[in-house]
Amino acid sequence: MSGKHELFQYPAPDDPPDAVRVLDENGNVVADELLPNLTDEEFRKLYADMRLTRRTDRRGVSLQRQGRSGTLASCYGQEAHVATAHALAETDWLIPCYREFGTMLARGIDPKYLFLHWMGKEPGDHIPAEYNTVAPPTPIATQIPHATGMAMAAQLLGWEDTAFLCHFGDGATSEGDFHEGLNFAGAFDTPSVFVCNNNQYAISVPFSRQTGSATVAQKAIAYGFDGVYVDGMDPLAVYTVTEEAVRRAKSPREGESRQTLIELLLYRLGGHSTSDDPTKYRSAAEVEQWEQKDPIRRLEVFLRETGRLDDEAIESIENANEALVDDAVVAAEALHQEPESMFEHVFHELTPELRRQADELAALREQYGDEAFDVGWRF
Ligand SMILES: Cc1ncc(C[n+]2csc(CCOP(=O)(O)OP(=O)(O)O)c2C)c(N)n1
Repeated sequence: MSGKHELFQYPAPDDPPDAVRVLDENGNVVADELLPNLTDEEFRKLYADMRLTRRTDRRGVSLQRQGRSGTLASCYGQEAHVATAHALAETDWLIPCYREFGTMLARGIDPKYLFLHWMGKEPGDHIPAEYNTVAPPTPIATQIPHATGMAMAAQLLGWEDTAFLCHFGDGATSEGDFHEGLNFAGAFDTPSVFVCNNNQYAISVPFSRQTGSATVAQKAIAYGFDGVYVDGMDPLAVYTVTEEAVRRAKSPREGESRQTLIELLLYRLGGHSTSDDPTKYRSAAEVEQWEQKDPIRRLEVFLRETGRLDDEAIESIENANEALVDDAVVAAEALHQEPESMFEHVFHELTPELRRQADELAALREQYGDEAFDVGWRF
């Protein structure tokens, strides 16, 4: 940074500000006034959903390693993002990216859908309509203009009380879609909450090569709304900030913007995907330092010390999560998928090129039989 901002009209920070934080790394409350107003049951549910997210994630990686599933983007270490879903009403919309699947679990979506998706089985992308959740994309940032468009459509339909929360990574902020989506949201005053999960790498590209600005959050000012920089390893800070952003999206007070850009400063403890070797671009010392900030442990200490959680409750959460994930794996593996299904549900009518490919596939099946297609996931 040049440090010459005084010459210009709009100051931008040279360094990131202090991130909003409720719990420190040892689970101590450092901002009483920001503690979420949740019941004991709601606090435990947040913890349970974060544990479910980690279990689902670990099982997904294990299945891939055994050749029983395709690649996936792990959110190991990023589980505090789950709190954003807890801050939504059921009627609000969630537009996650591939790494924020913990939000989907928190909304009650069966982990079976995630396993199906990672196994490349088409029904994994058919999230039942009652969850108001869009299936996550693989291209980065494409969901951002979709989320803004949905929010604008809701306004046109006269839905007064619905917020649209969209997740993406720091790498996505280099895509045109990010700028188009946020610019349109500010210009058309849509009820939008944008959440950037800044895990500090876009695959192997560090944040310092992603942008010249000190934070992603400060980019909000250019679109005419507010940005907030948050400790993304602190689930309670994530909850409090998101709840406020959702409230503003629905009914901003005088002087508040309807839209918010939330930057969660966090870290993925695993690889970018199961095909990635993060030791090539990160040091063991760096990873170890972030392991100390584990969001699940942080919340667990707080809940135990405030009498909201004990060994017995944790055991029952773990047993329930284990049964749910086990059943989901069985259901996902049992689902037989016809190869032709890859051509369904994209276009109302197949394009000539896709028609040609579908015909070729049918001819190959005819010629070689189904065993030729039963390659499993041997990579
Ligand atoms: C449009 C597009 N360009 C490139 C890629 C290849 N790609 C996959 S993940 C990734 C980096 C994403 O980083 P970030 O947005 O920070 O999200 P993260 O994976 O760290 O959660 C890239 C460039 C892609 N999926 N889509």
